[in-house]
Amino acid sequence: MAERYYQPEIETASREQIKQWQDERLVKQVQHVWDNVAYYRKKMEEKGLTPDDIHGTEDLHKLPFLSKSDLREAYPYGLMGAPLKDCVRIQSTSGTTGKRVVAFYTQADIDLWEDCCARAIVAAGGTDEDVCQVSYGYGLFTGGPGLNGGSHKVGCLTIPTSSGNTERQIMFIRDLNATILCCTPSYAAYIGETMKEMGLTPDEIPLKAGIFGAEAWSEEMRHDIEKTLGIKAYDIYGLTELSGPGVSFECSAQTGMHINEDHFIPEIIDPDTGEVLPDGQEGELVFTSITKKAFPLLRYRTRDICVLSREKCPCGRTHVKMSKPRGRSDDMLIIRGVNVFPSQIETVLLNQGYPANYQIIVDRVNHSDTLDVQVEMTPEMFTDNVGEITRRQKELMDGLRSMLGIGAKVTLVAPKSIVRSEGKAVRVIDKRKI
Ligand code: DLL
Repeated sequence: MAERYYQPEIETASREQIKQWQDERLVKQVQHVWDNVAYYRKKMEEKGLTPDDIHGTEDLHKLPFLSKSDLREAYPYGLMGAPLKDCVRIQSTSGTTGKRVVAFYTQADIDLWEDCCARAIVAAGGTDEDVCQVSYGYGLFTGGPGLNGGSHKVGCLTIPTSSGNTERQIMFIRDLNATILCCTPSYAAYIGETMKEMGLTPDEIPLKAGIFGAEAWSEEMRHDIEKTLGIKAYDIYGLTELSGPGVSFECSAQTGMHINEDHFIPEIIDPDTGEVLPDGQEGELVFTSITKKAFPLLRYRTRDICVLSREKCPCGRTHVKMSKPRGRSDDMLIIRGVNVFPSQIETVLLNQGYPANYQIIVDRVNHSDTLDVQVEMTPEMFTDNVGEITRRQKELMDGLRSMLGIGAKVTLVAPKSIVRSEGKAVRVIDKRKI
C-alpha cells in the first residue's frame, strides 16, 4: 500500500527546504524570545549574545541551554513568550519530583501540536474511516488531549475513554469497532492481558494499529503487544515542555521516530560536557522549538538518551529519525559503578518468555548496592515446584549478568502480583534515595 502522509509537502520536503525553514524560523524565534522572555534574554546576555549573533542553524550551538532546573526556577510564568490573554490552555507534567512543569499554549500552538499528532496517526495508517480510541489520560497530562486533537484533524471517529476501567475500554473497542488504540505501552499490554483472560483471540479484536509512547519500551515488548492484540504497534515520543506527544513518531518502517523538524530542531550532546555530538553517536537529546509562541524553549535538555539517524527512510519522509530513547539519563541506575537502564533488564526478561510485568528494587546494604528484579511468571509457567523455580531464576540471573555485566538477584513471583499500570508504569524502586 502506498505510504500516506498528513502533510505530504512538509513530511517529504527536501533537506534544503527543511534547512531553510529551520534557519528562518530559528532567527525569528530567537528574536521573539529576546523580546518577550526576560529569563532567557538574561542567559543570552551572560554569554554576550544578542539576536544579531544568530543567523541560522549553524549558530544554534552558541545559545545557552535550558534545563528542568530553569523551568523550576522560572515557574510558573518566567518562560512565557506570549501575554496571558493570548494563551488558551495549560498542560502539566506528572511532577514526581519538585515543582510540576506548566506549559502554556496559544490557539496556534495547539493547532501545530495537533498537526504533529495527526501526522503520527496517518503514519500508523489512520484515515477518516478509522475509529480511534484514546486511552491516554486526559486532563493535565498531554497524552489524551494531544492524540484527541490529532484524531479529530485526521477525521477519525474519536473515542475519548481516557485511561482506566479496562473492561469498559474493551467493551468500547469491540462494540464501536475501534481500529486504532492510543495509550502507554504498559497499558496496552494490560489491555491485551485482560482480553486474553476474557478468552478473546487477536482476530476477534477489531484493532489494527496502536500508537504507544510516553515511556520507554523495548522491541521485545512491541512484539508481545503486536501478537496479543493482532496489531502493528507504533512508537510516539514527546514531552510536555515541547507540547506533548508528536514531537516525533514512527512510520511503517518502524525503525526510529521521525522528528517534526519544521517545528523542533534536535541536537545530541554529551550530557557531561554539553558538547554537540555528530549524528550516529548516542547522547542527550536537546530540542529547540522554532514555531511555538507561548512556551518557546530554546536548546532544552530533555535528559533522554538516544541516537539520530539521517539515513534515507523507505517511507519517503525526509525528517531525521531518533532511536527509541533508552530511558531518561536520570532513569539510569548506577549500581556498583555500572550504568544500568531498566530497558536492558526488560529485554532479557521478554527474550526469555516472561511478561513485561516486573519491578526493579535497588538498595544499599553494608555500603554495597543490591539489585533485585522481581518478575512475574505467566499463568502457564506458574508452578510450586521449588527446583523448577530455582532453575528459572538462575537462567534469568545468567541472562542479566551477561547483559548488564553485574550480578542481580531474581525473584519469580505469582501471576498478577505486580500492580498493573494504566498510565506510565513505575518500574524502579530505589530505596537508596529514601
Ligand atoms: O509523556 C508526552 C507523551 C504522551 C508522549 C503520550 C507520547 C505519548 P511527559 O509526561 O512530559 O510527556 O514525559 C516526557 O517521557 O522526556 C521521555 O523520557 C518519556 N517518553 C515520552 N515518550 C517516550 C517514548 C509525555 N516513546 C518524557 N519512548 C520524555 C521513551 C518516552 N520515552
